[in-house]
Amino acid sequence: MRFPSEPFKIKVVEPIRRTTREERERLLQEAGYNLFQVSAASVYVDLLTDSGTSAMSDDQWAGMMLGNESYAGSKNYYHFEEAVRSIFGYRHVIPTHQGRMAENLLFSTVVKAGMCVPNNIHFDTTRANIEHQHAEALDLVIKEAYDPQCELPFKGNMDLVRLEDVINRVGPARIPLAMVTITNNSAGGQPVSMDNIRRTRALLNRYGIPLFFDACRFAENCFFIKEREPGYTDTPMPEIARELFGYGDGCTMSAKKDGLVNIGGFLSLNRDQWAQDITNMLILVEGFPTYGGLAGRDLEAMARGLREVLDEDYLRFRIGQVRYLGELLNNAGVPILKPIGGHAVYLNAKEFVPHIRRDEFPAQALAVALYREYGIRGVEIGTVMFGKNDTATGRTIYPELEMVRLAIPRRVYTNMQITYVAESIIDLYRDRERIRGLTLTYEAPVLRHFTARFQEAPCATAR
Ligand code: P70
Repeated sequence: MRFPSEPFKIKVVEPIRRTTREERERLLQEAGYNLFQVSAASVYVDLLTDSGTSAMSDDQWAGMMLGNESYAGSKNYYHFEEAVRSIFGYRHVIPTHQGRMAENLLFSTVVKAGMCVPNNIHFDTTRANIEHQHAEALDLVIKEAYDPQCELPFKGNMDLVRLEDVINRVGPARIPLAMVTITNNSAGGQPVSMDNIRRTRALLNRYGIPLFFDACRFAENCFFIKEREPGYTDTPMPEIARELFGYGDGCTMSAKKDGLVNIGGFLSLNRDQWAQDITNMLILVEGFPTYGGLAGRDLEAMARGLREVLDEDYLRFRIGQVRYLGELLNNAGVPILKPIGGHAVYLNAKEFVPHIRRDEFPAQALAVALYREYGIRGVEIGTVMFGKNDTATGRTIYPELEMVRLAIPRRVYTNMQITYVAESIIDLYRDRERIRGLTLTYEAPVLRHFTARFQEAPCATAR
């Protein structure tokens, strides 16, 4: 089957409510046309993020009841440690409440002012945590990653020529580690090939630079390797993961993605000295090393989720469901980023609403229209999130991509709901000329997308 049906049946349901267009119009006005400010109860299909939004399995819920809430040495920590070691293979396992805390602990320990950390593309929290240390976060993905039309099987790959140039330019002493984000969220959930990881490792070895993974969506990346990379068709998923992580020295993880939990993360690594320093910091800011800001039951759910996520039937359905949405849209001529990624479909706003000028936030306008007309919430990944004001000229520096991301929560929506999303977007595309641009009325100095407020520009056709 090209699009496998759900490999689970539903045991618990959460009702979702349809609102009227009038209600949504009012809610949008109150929210300043910012979808982060709309209450989730007024959203019909919520594709804001795949992070922390998974449905847990009965086995995970059963595990929650076996939570042991001792301050030190909970058995759930040992289950979790064993699961992480068996999948990722690193010696030290440090739990955190979510991914960005793992990043913060790692970078505050090993990154010093004036250093730099290369990555394929840093997610915004990794970038922010590196910059917080007055260091530089460099994006060195292959250039094709920025072309929404270019179809490559591993569009998240690191550009090894640029990586070597950077090492030679800044010197290995100023690069405490390099990272690879699997899958590459910021440019479409695109995977990195095993071959590219192997070569990245070989290159870094020549300069003695450690390699860490941002492993949030590791299982999805491993599934793409199995599907697309020669030599892996018959390799079991856990073996693919072991080989991949074997090329690294450690990883940061937001288990809110491929840990199939609603909260949780970790840091896992081999270096004893780094682990010791990080653990000392963990105790200061997060909690004792056998719970790291989580309850025992959360650790148990994470231990079980990490094993479940490597199940091939699950992954085939998961990647298939995202692809199903993407292909329905693509076949109807809706402009999307290609190839279709692991966790989300990205609408290309530059082509969807070409009549909206860049300074009127085309992707934000598209996301707002999708909510207003159909109650579907995506997230803008474009000028609102990544645009910068050049203080010297007063001009806006626009990011390359202007997208609306439709992130699919894991095991949450049925294929019929996904069909509803596709049909809604296809309808909206037919009516696209009616979508109006936005003007910014408030922005915070950092991470403005969460709290920015907008007004609607006059009707495009009336200009
Ligand atoms: C997402 C969320 C989180 C993330 C990530 C990668 C590759 C680290 C983290 C941080 C964030 C988000 C974006 C828009 C709306 C809501 C949420 N990604 N590395 O959806 O992990 O959140 O656990 O601290 O993608 O992509 P954490």
